[in-house]
Amino acid sequence: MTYKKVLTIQDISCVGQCSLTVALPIISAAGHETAILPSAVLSTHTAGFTGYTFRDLTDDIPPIEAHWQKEGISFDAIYTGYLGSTKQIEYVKDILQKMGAPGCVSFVDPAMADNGKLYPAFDDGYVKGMQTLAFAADFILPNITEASFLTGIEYQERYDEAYIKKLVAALHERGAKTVILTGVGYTPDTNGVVVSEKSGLSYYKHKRIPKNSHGTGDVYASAFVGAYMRGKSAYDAARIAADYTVKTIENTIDDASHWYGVKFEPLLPFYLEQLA
Ligand code: PXL
Repeated sequence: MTYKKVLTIQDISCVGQCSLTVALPIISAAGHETAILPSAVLSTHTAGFTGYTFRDLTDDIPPIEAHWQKEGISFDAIYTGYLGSTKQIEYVKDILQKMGAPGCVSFVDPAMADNGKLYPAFDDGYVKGMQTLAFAADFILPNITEASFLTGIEYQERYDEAYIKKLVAALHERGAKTVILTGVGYTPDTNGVVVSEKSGLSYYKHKRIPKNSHGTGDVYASAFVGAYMRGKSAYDAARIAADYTVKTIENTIDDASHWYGVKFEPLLPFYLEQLA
């Protein structure tokens, strides 16, 4: 089995089952060494909790990178998610350019918006910065809202295949390489993922669970990175990540007290079976 060194850059939400508390266990379970660079530390995530603390770690990033360079450290993959500031995006771009081992694969989850709206911490400047990061990556994993912010195409809650194709084409025109567009469903009880590579576009359809779950974008992206770095094709990694994410939602849906995330941990054995 290949053993890769994956760096993931995103926040630590101490409580809330998103970002690093999801990426680290999932990518490690996939069998990879997982290094982390926390973009910020929050007491909880920002979707539903109020009064959370926020410690921006932007100024720590250049000295961390400098130390890694001095130690001769490099990574086989770099996966970025929720970042701490617009200025930090420039530092993260530098890491993408300089810290990759030969053949390094970069994955950018723009992690800035959902359901037509930016997350509370972000503004237009952040979106502009994220465009330059996303379009420099080998893979981007936006949802429809994020794709609309990245392209400037108006967000539509109701859409058809033509709208999705227009979004994906606009992402490529602006420089995106492989696009993994999540949360694309054409019927009331289905959802799915569009995989758009140089070789063409494919679609993996799966069941829609009628509940807005938090943190599932991070579960999905982490499972995708873990699977792709295990040698799966982009389509197979997209399918495996989707099947796993659906199961984590199903495992949580009946527990109203667990509104802030999904119980992804008990399903890790299922994820690993798909990677075999
Ligand atoms: O899951 C994305 C995410 C990550 N980190 C923080 C968030 C969110 C979404 O709201 O608030 C802090």
